[in-house]
Amino acid sequence: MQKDSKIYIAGHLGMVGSAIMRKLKNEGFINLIHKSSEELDLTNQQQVISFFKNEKPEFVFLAAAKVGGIQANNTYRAQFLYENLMIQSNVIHQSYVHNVKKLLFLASSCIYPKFAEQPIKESDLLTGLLEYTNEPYAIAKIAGVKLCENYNKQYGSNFISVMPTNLYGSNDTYDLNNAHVLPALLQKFHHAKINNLKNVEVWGSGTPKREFLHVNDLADACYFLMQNYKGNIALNIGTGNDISIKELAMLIKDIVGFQGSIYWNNEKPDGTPRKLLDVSLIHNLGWKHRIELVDGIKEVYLKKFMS
Ligand code: GFB
Repeated sequence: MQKDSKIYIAGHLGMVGSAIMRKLKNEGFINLIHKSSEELDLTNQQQVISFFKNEKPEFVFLAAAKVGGIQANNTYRAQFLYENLMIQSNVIHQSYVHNVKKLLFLASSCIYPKFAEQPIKESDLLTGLLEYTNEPYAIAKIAGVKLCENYNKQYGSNFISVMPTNLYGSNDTYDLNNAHVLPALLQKFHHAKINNLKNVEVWGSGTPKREFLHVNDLADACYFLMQNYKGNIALNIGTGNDISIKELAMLIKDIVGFQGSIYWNNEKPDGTPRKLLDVSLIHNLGWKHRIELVDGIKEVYLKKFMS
């Protein structure tokens, strides 16, 4: 990518898309195009055809998707499958039709088998049953990875996929029904602290383990791979470390300074027991995360709740 290359960031207002926008601007790219979902409905094939005809981007970061935490995935099952299939099919196909030089597709670590051996390797994809709560989302994202791979094989396109672990950072979702666990716990503990509540409800048993990557590190990795990687392996992007939900809750309780107690609601699902990524491939390519979890959570908490 040259500084004046025409680069389309699909999903530029979301947590990942906005981080990629910040990264590209900081690197001096001056020809970035983006559309809000009101301006361009990516599930609408005709609108996407017209957009690509008019704009003809040279590079595409496909970060637009219907996303959410475990409860959102398990509630809006049809929408997670349909909307993500439509968004990625429209954007990937039109990128091929209009000879986009390179496209980067955002998949997710939750598309690996529920009981994959840990840490999970890229080769573990499609080797076992998926986690029920987010199977629709996972099937859609697997289809996206396979679309990129097979457009490359049949048409010679240069579409790469990435598999980020659980993310956190600016422009995350804090609505408790749809949020991922880290922002949800920041919200819950902060609310409990400022309202002097006695306890905070945390979902599940606390035993599942999760790996968390700051979205700025993810954007840095996407930029690095867009510049340096070509291939059909959907590369894992993570820190290589994970912690239990219980440890995360205690960590956030301390960072927020909540003095009350934690109530574990076992009515809520635990989801996948663990999904630690093997990040040796991307490390061997020369990329490694920089933001450690405690520093990252403190930065996010201060920016979101104390500024
Ligand atoms: O981030 P999260 O919602 O989704 O994490 P996944 C869910 C884990 O955190 C479960 C526990 O073990 C929950 O029981 N948890 C505890 C909570 N308290 C809360 C809470 O207040 N809110 C939430 N949300 N969880 C997602 C996939 O899986 O991973 C998505 O469903 C996506 O598709 C995302 O891929 C990266 O990590 O389980």
